[in-house]
Amino acid sequence: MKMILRWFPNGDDSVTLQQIKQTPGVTGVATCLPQIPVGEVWPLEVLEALKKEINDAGLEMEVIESVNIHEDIKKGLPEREQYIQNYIKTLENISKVGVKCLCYNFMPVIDWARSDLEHPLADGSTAMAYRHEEVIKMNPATMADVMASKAKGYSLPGWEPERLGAMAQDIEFYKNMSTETYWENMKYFLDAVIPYAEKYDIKMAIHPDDPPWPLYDLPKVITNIENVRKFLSLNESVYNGLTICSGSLGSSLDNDIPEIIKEFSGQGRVHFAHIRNLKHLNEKDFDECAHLSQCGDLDMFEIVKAYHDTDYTGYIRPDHGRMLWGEKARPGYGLYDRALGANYLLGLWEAIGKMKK
Ligand code: DNO
Repeated sequence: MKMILRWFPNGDDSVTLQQIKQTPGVTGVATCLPQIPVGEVWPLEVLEALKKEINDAGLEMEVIESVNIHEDIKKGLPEREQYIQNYIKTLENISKVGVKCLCYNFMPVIDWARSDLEHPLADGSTAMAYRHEEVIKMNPATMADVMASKAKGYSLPGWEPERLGAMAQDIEFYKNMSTETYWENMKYFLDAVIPYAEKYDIKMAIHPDDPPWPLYDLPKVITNIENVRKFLSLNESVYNGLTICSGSLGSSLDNDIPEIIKEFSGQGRVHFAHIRNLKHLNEKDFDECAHLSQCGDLDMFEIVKAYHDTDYTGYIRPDHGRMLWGEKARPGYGLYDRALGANYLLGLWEAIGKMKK
C-alpha cells in the first residue's frame, strides 16, 4: 500500500509539495492537468515538467486523478472515435512519465454534487454537505455558481468551465438515453482503451458516482455492489479496475463498504482507495466529517482491515477533509484534515499488521 495525497499543479493549490513531503508516511501525489481541455491529448513535455517538479520535491507521481472523459464518448456519438484515440495517446504519454494508475469517472454531465461547500460543523470547522431536496431544487447551473462562489478562487475538480457551458443541453440529451445504452457506451470505451492500459501498464480505476443515486434524470451506474460487479464484467482485464471511494459509495446507507472492499480487493480489481467518513442526517442528507470512526457513520477500522486482509498493494489517499485551524484552501482539499486523516489511516494499517504477527 502506498499513501498519497491529491495535489493540483500550476499554483492552483494552497498546499505545497514540501508540506506533503513533510507529512509522515506520504510518498507521492495524485495529480492532474486541469488546464488541458477535456478530450485533448496531454502533452508529453508538460507531463515531464510536472513529474520533475514532483520528483524534485521527493515525491512520486504514479497516480493521475483524473483524465476526464469527453461527453461525446458517454453519449456514444461518432465523434467519440477521435476522443478515444486522444485518450489512448494520453495513456501512452502518462506511461512514459511512470504513471501506474489512472483514476477517472464515467458520470454524465456533472462529476460530484454538494449543496454546500462550507457547511459549519459543531466544532467550528466547516465541511462539504449534501441536502438532497436543495440539490434537486437547484438546477446544475445554479449549483455550479454556488460551488464556484465558495471555491476560494481554486478550480473545482470535475466542474471545469468548458463543461458548464453545455450542461443544460447535455442534460436534455440524456433524457432520451436509456441506462442500458449508457452501459453500452461505457463498454465501448473500455474495450477500446483497456488493451492499451495493458500495453502501457496503467491500471484504470473508475471512481464511483457521487452521490450514488439519480440526479436530474441522468443515468447513474457505479452506485452499488451489483453495478460494480456488472462494470467489472464488461471487461475482465485486471487493468479494468476500481477506485473505491468510501464516501461516495457510503453516501448510500445500503452500501456495506467493508464488504465491497473485501469482494473486489480480494479479486485484485481495486487500484486506488479514497477514504473518508460522513455523517448522515437521514437517508439522503449528509455532512462530510473527520476521518475518525467516532465522527461519522463509517467504521474506518473495518475499512482499513478489509484492505489489509486482502493484501491490498494499491494506492490510498485520505479524501475530502474539513477546513479547520483557520485554513483557507480548496474545499475538501486543505492540508490539515487530510494530513490528520493520512496518519490516522497509517496508524490503523500499522496496528492491524502488527496484531497479525
Ligand atoms: C471530488 C473527487 C472527484 C474525483 C473524480 C474522479 O472531490 O472525488 O472529482 O476526482 O470523480 O474522476
